[in-house]
Amino acid sequence: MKLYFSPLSCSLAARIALYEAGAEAEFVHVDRATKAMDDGGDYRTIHPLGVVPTLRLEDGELLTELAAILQYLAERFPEAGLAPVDLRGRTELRKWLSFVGTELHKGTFFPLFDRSASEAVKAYALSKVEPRLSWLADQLEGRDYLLGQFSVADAYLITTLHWCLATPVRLETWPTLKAYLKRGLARPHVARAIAEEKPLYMEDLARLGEHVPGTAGQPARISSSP
Ligand SMILES: N[C@@H](CCC(=O)N[C@@H](CS)C(=O)NCC(=O)O)C(=O)O
Repeated sequence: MKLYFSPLSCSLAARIALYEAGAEAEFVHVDRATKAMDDGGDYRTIHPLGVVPTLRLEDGELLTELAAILQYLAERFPEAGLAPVDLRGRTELRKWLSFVGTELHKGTFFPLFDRSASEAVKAYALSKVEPRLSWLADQLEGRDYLLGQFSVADAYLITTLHWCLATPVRLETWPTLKAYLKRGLARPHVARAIAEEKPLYMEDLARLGEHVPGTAGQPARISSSP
């Protein structure tokens, strides 16, 4: 398999799932701004929308849409236990993938990172954060992970909450979420995935002439799209 990714963007969740599943994969870096791939090719020849992730299977088939890719990996590697096997559990998994994908990723964080979004749009997106994260914190009370044990939905949520570093959203407001993210980041496969992508993220930002949000001595500010 081959994962087309941009560093620390939502495609990080697919890398985490691949590592947690113990799957063999190659990784193709897509520059978030230019859409250039490692070999100089244009990623839009792989996915015309230019959005990551895309997963290329061994037979050449291309899978897009993160929620579908995550469920594919969980089902293909059942021994990793990345998704429940019963109908009720599967339904809960889909609920969380949908919540993270729509209410958090696209509904709130995406506008915060969109360079073309006006200040009014960013303020609107920020106004959506508090009720959603408060509800999420209530749901996570007393649980280590969304479904009790780690699943691909956590790979997506950890990736999304990690973006708070580069936004005005302060997880300190929700100690449950802060503890959840800390727990997630401490997982060896998550830590490995972030450690591998962070230098690439910094290189991408440097090419854009931007500083890296949240690094020592520099103020965090809304930066390029994750
Ligand atoms: N619906 C897509 C959205 C993926 C998405 O938003 N990807 C972002 C990174 S987090 C992206 O590639 N943005 C680049 C762009 O919009 O040009 C999915 O769920 O896979």
